[in-house]
Amino acid sequence: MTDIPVLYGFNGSTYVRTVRTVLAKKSIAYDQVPVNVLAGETRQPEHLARHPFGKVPVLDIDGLRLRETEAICRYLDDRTPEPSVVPAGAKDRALMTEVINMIGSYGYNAMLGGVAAYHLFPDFVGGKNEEARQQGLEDTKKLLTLIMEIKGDRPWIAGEQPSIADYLLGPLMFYLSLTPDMGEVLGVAGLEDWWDRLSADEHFVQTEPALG
Ligand SMILES: N[C@@H](CCC(=O)N[C@@H](CS)C(=O)NCC(=O)O)C(=O)O
Repeated sequence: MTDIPVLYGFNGSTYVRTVRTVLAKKSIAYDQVPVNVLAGETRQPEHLARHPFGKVPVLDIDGLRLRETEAICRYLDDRTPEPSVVPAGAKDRALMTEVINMIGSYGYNAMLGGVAAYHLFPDFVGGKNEEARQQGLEDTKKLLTLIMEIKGDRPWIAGEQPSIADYLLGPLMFYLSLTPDMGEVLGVAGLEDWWDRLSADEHFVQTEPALG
């Protein structure tokens, strides 16, 4: 493993974007191997040797090979504490972790596989499935409603500063923003305000994938 961290995963991946945002925010230089999910590169032996379940991101750093976005971002935060993406208080850290895990369990498939893929890359999910889109939309609104309740009146999901939870949800929202379903999603109370705030975040903006 080299001295400079190596990030495996292409810019179109929402999880990879989360890691890129945190790396950018902390001004950590890195190399990137753009393993492309849509081109099936995560299923190639070369990548399966890095991640037997064929997922990105993977980050080689400081002699470690790390998988899982939350683990990667938390390590980056421990390694380079400022600016922090993990709240200082125990309660806010618990809320952040809760949201991160709910996005992984209930959000990613609904938002990306159910809604965004229907409009943007249907071939990747076996064609347009209206039932999956409807179910995805319902689950998306249910989860976002809960996340906005957790956020309450504060500017960010887990407090006064953006955390890993914001940078995990943001890339998924970005894909939704490219679909005609975004209007309905933004009907969730408090969401539009949060989305406007995140859309102006320097490091989130910097990592927007070039599409096409
Ligand atoms: N739990 C993993 C999920 C990573 C993940 O699902 N990545 C997607 C790209 S955004 C992927 O690699 N998909 C490839 C596939 O499922 O074939 C994490 O937190 O890093």
